[in-house]
Amino acid sequence: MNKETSIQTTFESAKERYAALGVDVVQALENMQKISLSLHCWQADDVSGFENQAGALTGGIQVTGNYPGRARTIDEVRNDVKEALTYIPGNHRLNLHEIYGDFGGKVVDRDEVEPVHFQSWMEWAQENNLKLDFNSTSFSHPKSGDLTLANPDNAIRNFWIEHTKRCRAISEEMGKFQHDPCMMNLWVHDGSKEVPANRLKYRALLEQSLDEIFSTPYSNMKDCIEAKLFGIGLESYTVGSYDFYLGYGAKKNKIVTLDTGHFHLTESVADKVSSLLLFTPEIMLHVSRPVRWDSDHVVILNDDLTDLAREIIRCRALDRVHIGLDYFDATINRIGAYVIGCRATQKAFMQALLEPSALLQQYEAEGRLFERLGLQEEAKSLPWNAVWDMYCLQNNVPVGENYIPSIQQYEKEVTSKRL
Ligand code: RNT
Ligand code: ZN
Repeated sequence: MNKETSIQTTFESAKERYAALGVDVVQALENMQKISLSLHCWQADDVSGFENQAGALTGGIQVTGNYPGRARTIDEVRNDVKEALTYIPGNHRLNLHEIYGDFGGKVVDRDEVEPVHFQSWMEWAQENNLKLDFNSTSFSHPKSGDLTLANPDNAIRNFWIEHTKRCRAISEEMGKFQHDPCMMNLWVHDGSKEVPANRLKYRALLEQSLDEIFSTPYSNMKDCIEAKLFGIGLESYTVGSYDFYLGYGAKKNKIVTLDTGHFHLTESVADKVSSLLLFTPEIMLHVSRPVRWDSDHVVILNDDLTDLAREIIRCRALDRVHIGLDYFDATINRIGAYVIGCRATQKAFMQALLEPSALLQQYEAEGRLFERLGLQEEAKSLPWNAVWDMYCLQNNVPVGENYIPSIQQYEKEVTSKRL
């Protein structure tokens, strides 16, 4: 039996197994096809970007490792993303940071950036059937310091307000160009290493800055606001904490970004989904993997991830949840890092789409708690993998570990030659 036939055969028997539990695998495959991931451009080059002024990565985030082959130019980022996409089934998006603009060799400061600096990205994305998302960039800049949008110094605060307003205008142009809303994420690192004497002051400033930034209404972009727990060197206080942004988002109808690395390690991000869906318009995800801290490890298929995907599917919220990725590992092949993290995320959704949820919910409604727990346990080992293989086959991407040699080949021919 050749490989393709064996995938077909295994799929057929999985289909029957699932049908017995009331799960339609064909429907699950159709739904899977509609799930787009927003790939974070910054995995390709360790969050360096293409501003024409050298500067270190700041803002309390850190990339570790020096594996050879980092993308050094816009073309290299584009080629690497294209390469990664050949191993990731489905249609996807690319999430750009402002520092990845096409500045044509010029120094364009953050308060000068314009849509024209992203024209080539928009065209390239269109040629490659990708939609773009966007992020303002407040880190890695001489004016970053510990405080940007929450800075009591008006000159600095206004500089970052201007930057962020311009980023929204760029996002609007991207959304128009691609006939699909551009998700713009706003994350600022503002915080302090030591315990502040006045926590309220900076939060009030951040609120004022956001109000000013969001005062221009747009229809082709959507604003997302991302909280975090702490940054390196900013351990005692984060101005934009989860409470802050949850409150802001609920009151002012903004999308809250849940970065799965930005919570206490025993806190369940999955549990937040149903609450956010009730009180905020949509949800933006930054799928990441914290190891002991917000370490941005490559996403793998673990319980945190499957719980999250399951919650979204159980809430029937695929049309209200945007799935971005956010991790940066410089210790392994970076294209491999994209592929592993994206496929892990997709596998989590595949499993979630195949959950016998109608039966589980029926058990629950009837108070049959033994039956609910029993089926939840058995559902873990249902043959979801056979459906996933079929999904890869239908999308013409390598099945199983077959992407490994191809990425090795790209490394040999392309990335290893970048010295
Ligand atoms: C930082 C946030 C933020 C960044 C990117 C680069 O902790 O997660 O989303 O990772 O903007
Ligand atoms: Zn993030």
